[in-house]
Amino acid sequence: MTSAPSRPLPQHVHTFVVGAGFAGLALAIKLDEAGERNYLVAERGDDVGGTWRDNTYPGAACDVPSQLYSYSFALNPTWSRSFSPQAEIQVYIQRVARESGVLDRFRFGVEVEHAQWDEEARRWRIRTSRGSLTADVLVAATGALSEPRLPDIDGIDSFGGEVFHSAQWDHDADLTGKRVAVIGTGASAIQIVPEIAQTAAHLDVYQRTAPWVIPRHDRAYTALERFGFRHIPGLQRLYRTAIYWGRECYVPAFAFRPELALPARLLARANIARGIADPELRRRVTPSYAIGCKRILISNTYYPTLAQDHVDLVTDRIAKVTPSGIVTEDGTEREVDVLVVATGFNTTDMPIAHQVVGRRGTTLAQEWAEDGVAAYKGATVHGFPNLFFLIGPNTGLGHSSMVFMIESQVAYVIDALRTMREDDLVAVEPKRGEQEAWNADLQRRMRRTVWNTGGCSSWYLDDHGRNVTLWPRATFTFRRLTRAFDPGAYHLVPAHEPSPVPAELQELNA
Ligand code: N01
Repeated sequence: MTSAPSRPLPQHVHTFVVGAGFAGLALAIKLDEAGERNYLVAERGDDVGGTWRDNTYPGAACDVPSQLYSYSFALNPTWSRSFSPQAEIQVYIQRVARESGVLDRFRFGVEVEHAQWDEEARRWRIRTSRGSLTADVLVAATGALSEPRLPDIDGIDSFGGEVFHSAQWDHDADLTGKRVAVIGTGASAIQIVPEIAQTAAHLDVYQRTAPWVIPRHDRAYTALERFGFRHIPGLQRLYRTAIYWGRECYVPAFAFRPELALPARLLARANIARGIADPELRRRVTPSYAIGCKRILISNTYYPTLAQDHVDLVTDRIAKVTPSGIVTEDGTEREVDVLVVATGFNTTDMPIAHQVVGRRGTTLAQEWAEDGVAAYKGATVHGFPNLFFLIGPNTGLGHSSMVFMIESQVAYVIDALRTMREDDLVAVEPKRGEQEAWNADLQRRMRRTVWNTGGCSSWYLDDHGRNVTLWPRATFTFRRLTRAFDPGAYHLVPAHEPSPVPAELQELNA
């Protein structure tokens, strides 16, 4: 699948893309289509796919229907089910990569270590695990869910059995007949728990906060549907459109009228009642915050699994991990052979932000630590010329397909590159005022959302309680706002201009 990892990097490339997941691949394909063939995609893993390559845990599947969770320019008539399992999504991404003919521009096993903007040369100086190069434009397509977050639990390093994160599943570990513990009850855990309960002798599920879980309307497509997807023009687009608008109906409930989520809340409560008979266990799995505040999860099997005799839901806080088990704050020690850590990802502290150094000589992480995570249109950042994000700050979704957001951002980047080429610009950088206005508007809208008012803490919020991950409006609004690059919001530096630094920037540099 991969290109030869030993192929040397060029000394210079126009556009350097970091990450070969859904986003990096989409950009590569659209760069090719736009005739911008001087680019390179660096991927630290050994294949395309990003999170879908990495998350191979038992039960891994998408909770957005596949018809929508796929590229608009590469529909897949062979989806076997309405919600595809991970392996099928990964095969889809690999196939699109292969058939689009872009893989010769991908370098696998290349990890970006450092990228510094050179204001004089007006280009990025990039150091990777396989050598250095320069680039006119740097695109971070590293995703929000790529760095597993390990819990800071006393003694976890001393655990004597097997221990692994959900995103780094150890397929050599045989759970058959073992005592297994899963820490976490998020989207990953509720897919894992029903699967491993089938083979484990005993399973402890450590819940810190109960999730809201609604039924999963998953089914295999019929032969007739699959025939139709292949042969009836427009049928797949019709499915896709129906799913898109169905999902968009959630937006008002998330964005400004949480009470509209009552039907989802009733569905979730019915899901509990259907899956669990014991009133005490029902009580312990019922969340105390507004539905939607954390990601709404979907499963038909999670609650029935918790109700099984060999499965225990542990809601006492974990005090420490010992070499042979887990001790909760009430003093109980539960013996464990295998510990599965399903505690999520570093989302608000993007690792790439620590590696990128902008015009002022500081890393993005340092600037964000001071001013808070912020970008202009989720794509560009003041102080960091010619740096673009795909899935940047405030572009995540709680209700629909990230692929839709990725395609919106890709269109924005492609149009920015076209503008730079046609107008002979060597650097573009969002004006501070534009970025501040964009984020002030976002945060004003956030005040009414269920994520901020719903009474929960979640990975959507940073340490200061600011929601820097989600998009608080309709996805079609985001698409409209990112349809075309907006040069008026940017400092534009023409080629061959002796003093490229605008007055405002000179002041900042002083
Ligand atoms: O991670 P999470 P995830 N002690 O952060 C708990 C996407 N995704 O990997 O809620 C004990 O949601 C934590 O508890 P609390 C999707 O966007 C998509 O499951 O913080 N527990 C929580 O229960 C999702 O949102 C699919 O109190 C600790 C859990 O660990 C995102 O990935 C499938 C703890 C973490 O849940 C992340 O999901 C899977 C501690 N010290 C994932 N620290 C699709 O289907 C954390 N927890 C597309």
